[in-house]
Amino acid sequence: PIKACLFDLDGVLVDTAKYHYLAWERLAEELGFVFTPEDNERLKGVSRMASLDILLEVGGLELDDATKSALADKKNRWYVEYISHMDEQEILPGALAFLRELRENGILIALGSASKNAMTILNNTGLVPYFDAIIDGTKTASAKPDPEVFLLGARELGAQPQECVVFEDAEAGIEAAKRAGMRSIGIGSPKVLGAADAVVPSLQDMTTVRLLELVSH
Ligand code: B16
Ligand code: MG
Repeated sequence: PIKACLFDLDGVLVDTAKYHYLAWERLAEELGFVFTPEDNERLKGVSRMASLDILLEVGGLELDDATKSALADKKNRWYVEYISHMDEQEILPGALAFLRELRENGILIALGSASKNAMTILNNTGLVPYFDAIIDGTKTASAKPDPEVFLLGARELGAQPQECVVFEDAEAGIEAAKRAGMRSIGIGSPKVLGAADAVVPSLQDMTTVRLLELVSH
């Protein structure tokens, strides 16, 4: 039986990757190098400091911890300004209908995001009331692929890992679900998310019945 669904935020319910990119690219420009949309793919699902390390690697820069922390803060201030303009229009296609349907069918819903800005995004898009538990980057010590974020979500919902299904767009997130002992559905390309139990292009047309079909084999 499926008791709970755990959702990643960026790339599954909303597309904040474009705002992360705008901010990282702006930082790279200030530092004097180009950061491309392809480079940005490597940042999906990765924590803020780990993202900065990847960015600096692309730019061939080695900086001390204090400088890095100041750069991460600067990037975050820009990012927070970008997401302050978000509204419900930015919820990805199919997401709202699916969340409503899960609720009607008595399936519990949790957020499992690496972002420390998740509450701002949920508030601006009106998504808060759909969640029975919200676990984000302010509540976790270890980033995905560590299973912590999903295990905390299951615990708060009172669900066992084998009763949970994770929806994720990042490879590290699918690995985190596996390590948590949960089933997972990848949102995106099977090439990247092949380790998931099933992969779909988006939440468009996702239903509880379809979910059961996808994870029961
Ligand atoms: P912040 P998710 C992740 O969100 C993003 O995919 C990733 O690109 C970002 O670096 C990370 O959150 C941290 O975000 O800087 O806001 O704390 O996919 O786990 O919902
Ligand atoms: Mg994601």
